[in-house]
Amino acid sequence: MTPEQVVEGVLAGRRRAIGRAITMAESRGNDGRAVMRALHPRGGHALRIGITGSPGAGKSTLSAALVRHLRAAGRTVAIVSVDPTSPFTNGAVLGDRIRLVDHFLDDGVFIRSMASRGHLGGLAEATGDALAILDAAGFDVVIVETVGAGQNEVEVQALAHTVVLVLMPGSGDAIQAIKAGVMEIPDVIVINKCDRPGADILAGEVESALTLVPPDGWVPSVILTQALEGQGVEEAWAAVERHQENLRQSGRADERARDGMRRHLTSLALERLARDLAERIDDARLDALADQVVGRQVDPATAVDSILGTTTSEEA
Ligand SMILES: Nc1nc2c(ncn2[C@@H]2O[C@H](COP(=O)(O)OP(=O)(O)O)[C@@H](O)[C@H]2O)c(=O)[nH]1
Ligand SMILES: [Mg+2]
Repeated sequence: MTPEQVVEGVLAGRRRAIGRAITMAESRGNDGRAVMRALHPRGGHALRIGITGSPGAGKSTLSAALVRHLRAAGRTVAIVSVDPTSPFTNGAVLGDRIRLVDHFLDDGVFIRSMASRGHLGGLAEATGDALAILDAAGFDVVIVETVGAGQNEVEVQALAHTVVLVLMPGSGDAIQAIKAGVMEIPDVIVINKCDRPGADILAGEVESALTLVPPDGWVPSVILTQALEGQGVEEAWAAVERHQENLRQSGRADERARDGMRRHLTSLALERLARDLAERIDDARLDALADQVVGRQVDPATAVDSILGTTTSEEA
């Protein structure tokens, strides 16, 4: 398929073209760039939901349950899962009792797992491109699932219109993180696995931790779910819609979008710099420099100058 055919196929919502476009974008060649340039102006219609949380909290299960809920309401949904343990493969869900198989042949559902390449970034670009492609393909809702840690969390905050944090009984760390102010405050907090003991206590602790956070026009809703059985999923979605309504009413939607895009563009720029740098560093040269620094002939900052081809102001 040529880039033009891929673009045409994506705009027509054809699955094969959508898959091809994501692969092209991921390989970061000229074709991928051409596809993204053509698709970018055609997006902006999808509601982008970020689902974040620790491994095992139930993000994938909740995503699958949301797909069922949204399809029943006649809305189309795509999921991008940036989760190394994602149970989604080829549009199906493996294991447990989650069944998306009935959606396997449903054109209104598209699921894509992405490798969270730990090395040298690339995650922001890959995720942003996948979301933009699915948006241009016309999906009503695009869900991005990521393990909530470090850069992933920043990206979800930057790219999503509403961020849902999934916790389960035993997630005490999250409460400490909220209290310490080191966690980005999500828009909706789902306490999943409420069939397990401790869910009510956790919900109470989260509510009280949130009172320590200065409100920014929106106090996150705390919703109890049992995603595996679909319980509370309707309420979780209602909370997402309330958050969207609040953004519209308060006029903060534009500001949020701009703020998110600033962060996303910064991530993209950093990723590109990291890639350029990786291409520039020669392995043998790095070995030689390391030996010189270890041997005290060169100090680390001067070695870095040499790698980057710059000179420090003192030397200049
Ligand atoms: N008991 C219970 N288990 C659940 C519930 N939701 C998900 N699980 C299970 O928790 C495990 C992790 O779920 P998964 O969705 O893969 O979590 P993720 O890593 O956050 O995406 C799976 O074995 C699920 O079946 C729930 O509401 N109750
Ligand atoms: Mg998962």
